[in-house]
Amino acid sequence: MKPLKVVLFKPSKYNPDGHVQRFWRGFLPNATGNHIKSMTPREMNGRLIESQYIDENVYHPSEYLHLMEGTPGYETLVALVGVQSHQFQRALDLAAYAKDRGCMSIIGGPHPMTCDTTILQGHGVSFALAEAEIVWPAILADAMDGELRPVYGAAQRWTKELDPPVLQPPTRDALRRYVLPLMGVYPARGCPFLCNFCSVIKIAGRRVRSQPIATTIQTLRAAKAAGVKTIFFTSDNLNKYAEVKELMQAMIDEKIGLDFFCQCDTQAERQGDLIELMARAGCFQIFVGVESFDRAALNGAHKGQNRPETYDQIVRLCRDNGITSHFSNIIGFPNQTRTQVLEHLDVLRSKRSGDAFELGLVATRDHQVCTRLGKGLRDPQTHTLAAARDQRDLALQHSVRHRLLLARRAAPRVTWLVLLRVYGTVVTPRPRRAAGCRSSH
Ligand code: B12
Ligand code: SF4
Repeated sequence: MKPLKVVLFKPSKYNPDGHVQRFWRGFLPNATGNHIKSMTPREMNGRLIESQYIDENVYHPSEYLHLMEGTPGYETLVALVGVQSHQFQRALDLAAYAKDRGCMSIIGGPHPMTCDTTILQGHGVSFALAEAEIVWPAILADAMDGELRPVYGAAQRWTKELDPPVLQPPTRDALRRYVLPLMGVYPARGCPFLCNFCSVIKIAGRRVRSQPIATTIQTLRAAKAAGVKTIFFTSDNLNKYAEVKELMQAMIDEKIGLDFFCQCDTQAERQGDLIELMARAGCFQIFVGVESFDRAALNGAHKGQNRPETYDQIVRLCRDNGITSHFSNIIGFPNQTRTQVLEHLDVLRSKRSGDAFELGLVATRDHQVCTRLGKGLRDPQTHTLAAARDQRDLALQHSVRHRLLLARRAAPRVTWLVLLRVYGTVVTPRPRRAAGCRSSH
């Protein structure tokens, strides 16, 4: 009856030269490891469980490789968590490494949830095809017995009702490894839309499901007590969460006092009262998936819910409430011409900012079309028109100038300029904060 050691591991990825990508400091912590660690009890069926979480992006191999060699007197489970497609090869190598050394290993997250892993199944490494809320207890129970099944969650990907536990805040040591020492919280998940380029609906479904508000509030209280200052609500469209106003009001009533940023869809343009409430609850930035200023491109991408004529209103609403709007753009939609790409960049320039990133996700409708046409994806994450690539360079040059300008104007916001580099954006100059809002960065 050995105790169980659980090593939750967020893999990095291989650079094109074959080296593992590593950073002396990460930008922001991943939410998944902490989420699943919080779901791991300290004891199960009378046996002890020890768990720890490692993010390979910011840990040195000398800090973790020994954990994958098992510990005498323990069963060891190595769980590769939150594995995205560009991290999948690295996850497989780490899982095989751990398995060869006597551990049990399993891979879960967006890639195995959305892509076919059949060919890899039954060779020693297990796969989780469902949310941890459905399969994690069974995985832990099997690991205690010393053997995992090849696949978990093939029958059902999502729980009907979400009731995850209160999250344990990350340790100070873990947070010190990131530029933005924040904590990810996932109050609701799922998205009603059907954008061709996005895999969210295959990961979380089209029905928006949410956890009890009390759970979110307790998580926020615990985070605050542990010294966390900033929260990232990782829900894809927080404004589509039916109880978002109740959550914001509860944060205000409880004087949670944590700054947060979140993601909303462009229909937030009609939710001025919500944006005002969000600002009072601590929101300082909203990420909006605007993607394009061209109606035809949006329709082609099945993102017809975005209406470019409303974007300025979103900026105004945010600005009036002391919130920065952070707009994502996609350049290089499958049917976009060079002229249209140039027009898009002109609009960005006219808005005095710009940065561009390339994105092409596997298991999305765009990916299926590319594959059918034999175009494939050169890189699992990107499929970019040559024109777009040229123009991205242009846009990046422009954005460097833009960043310098912003940096001169607002030195304390330098952190946020780093964020812009990580996730392509159009950002409006940071407004003066509305009365009653706290300033944090
Ligand atoms: C927050 C977020 C970010 C943040 C933080 C990323 C990070 N490192 O944590 C930022 C903004 C930095 C970011 C960047 C990127 N992201 Co991102 N991101 C998200 C987002 C919105 C939420 C992820 C999250 O934290 N969820 C909360 C946690 C608790 O849930 P979860 O990870 O899904 O885990 C659950 C299940 O998956 C499962 N599970 C996960 N692991 C395991 C393991 C086991 C063993 C088990 C049993 C279950 C299990 O159970 C968990 C609990 O229910 C998702 C969209 C989404 N809704 O999933 C996109 C998403 C994950 N991102 C995506 C992409 C592509 C990227 C970028 C590559 C974009 C780019 N081109 O730069 C970068 C990559 C950065 C990196 N190195 O990780 C894609 C991945 C698609 C894919 N198939 O790989 C997604 C799905 C978005 C999309 N539109 O499709 N991202
Ligand atoms: S891009 Fe945004 S709105 Fe579209 S399906 Fe994905 S999460 Fe939903």
